[in-house]
Amino acid sequence: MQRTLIGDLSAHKNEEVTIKGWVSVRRDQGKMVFFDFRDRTGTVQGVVLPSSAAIETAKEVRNEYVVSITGKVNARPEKNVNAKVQNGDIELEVTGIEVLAKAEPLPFDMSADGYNLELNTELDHRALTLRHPRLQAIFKVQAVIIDSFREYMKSQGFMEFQAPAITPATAEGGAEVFQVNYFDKKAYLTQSPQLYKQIVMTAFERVFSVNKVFRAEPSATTRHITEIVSLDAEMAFIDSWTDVRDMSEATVRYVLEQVQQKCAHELEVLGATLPTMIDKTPTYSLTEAFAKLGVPEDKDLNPEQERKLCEVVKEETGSDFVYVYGYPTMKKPFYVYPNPENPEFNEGMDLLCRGIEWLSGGRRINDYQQLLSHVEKWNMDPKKIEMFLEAFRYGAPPEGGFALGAERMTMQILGLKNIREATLFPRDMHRIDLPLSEGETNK
Ligand code: AMO
Repeated sequence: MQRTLIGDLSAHKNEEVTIKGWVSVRRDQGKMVFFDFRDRTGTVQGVVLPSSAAIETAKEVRNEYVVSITGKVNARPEKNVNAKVQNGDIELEVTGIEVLAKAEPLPFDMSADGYNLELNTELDHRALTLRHPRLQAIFKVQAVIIDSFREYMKSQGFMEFQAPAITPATAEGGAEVFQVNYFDKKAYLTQSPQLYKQIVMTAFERVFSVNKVFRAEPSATTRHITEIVSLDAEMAFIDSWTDVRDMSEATVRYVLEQVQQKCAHELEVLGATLPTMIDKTPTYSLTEAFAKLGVPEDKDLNPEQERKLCEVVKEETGSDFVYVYGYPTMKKPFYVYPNPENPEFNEGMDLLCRGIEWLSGGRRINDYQQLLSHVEKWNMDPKKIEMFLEAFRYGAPPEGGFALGAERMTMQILGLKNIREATLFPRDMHRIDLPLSEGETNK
């Protein structure tokens, strides 16, 4: 018989159907056996009556067995209707069970209510814990976030491009870069598609990419991972860095709207409330931000100050977001555009949400000679970025762009405590799939 999806069952009352999926819960009540079955569209309760031909098999089936179930879709008696759960008004009276795959006994309780794992255990067993409704909700929301980024970019005339992961030079500077043995030469895993999105922009004006980037982040914090999904955009013919801010704000607004519209069930499962984006997101220069915090000006906000600034802004305006722009020029990468009136400060910006930075961007230098002078000041080898420089040698428009970290977005939209919860297969200093063993080093 043709497979019916669990999410469609309520349209098949009084009919015989076949569903395929997993056993989430099994309650053996002696004579009868109750099940919760699960497929990609949801869950349904099944009952195997003592008279059913499937009763013997039902006694053998365990949690996470993969099964094909034949049965009749019955309306539940009024007193058993549960309006709070999916398919709470129906029940599948099981007449046949075919076991498609067996499962070993589970190492821990995976039932919706009983699941209470410590994060490291959850991550060590990602292959299994991913089946839990809470984790499925997180990664469904993440898929919507990434899809919506793409949708919005396309709607604004941006073209998607594929950025390379192996690079001859480090775009963002700093020590947080993974070096790879590239045959007998040195190469790096990309920290950001920055230089490539700028090159591609000089040909296509508006471009975006959804790419893995890598940061050799030596700190074990709740917001750093080493392999990140970066949502990058670059746009030509801007008049000011505020055009980039406005585009990034509209992008985030669209993503939030889509999550609200498409993920109502997931948000409920997670008990999450979306961050509030008001009409015009508050925007402060770094100098103003420090003044607001009442602390002496420094080169950047530290994590505690980022948290505090968000709190203050939330209190004053109701916004969960705040832009900070105008960082000390020499503290940021060479490509960031210095403010012509005060070149000590640049036209770079960050967007903070609920205490954490989740977007960076700004205006870039498009004048070739100015770019060369920055390459020199930043002590960079121009040969290593020759391909980038060539794009600007032959005419590049005023431009800017931004990048969002998909995991940080997911974490902050859902109010998760640790970025690893929002990362399907998180990599950090101590983990690639599983914890790295102490004894094994590459030395
Ligand atoms: P930046 O270095 O600020 O900017 O990175 C952009 C965004 O990527 C995310 N992110 C991270 N997320 C988790 N773990 C990390 N270790 C990590 N590092 C970065 C954050 C951050 O806001 N080229 C510029 C962007 C641009 O100007 O267009 C850049 O890479 O969400």
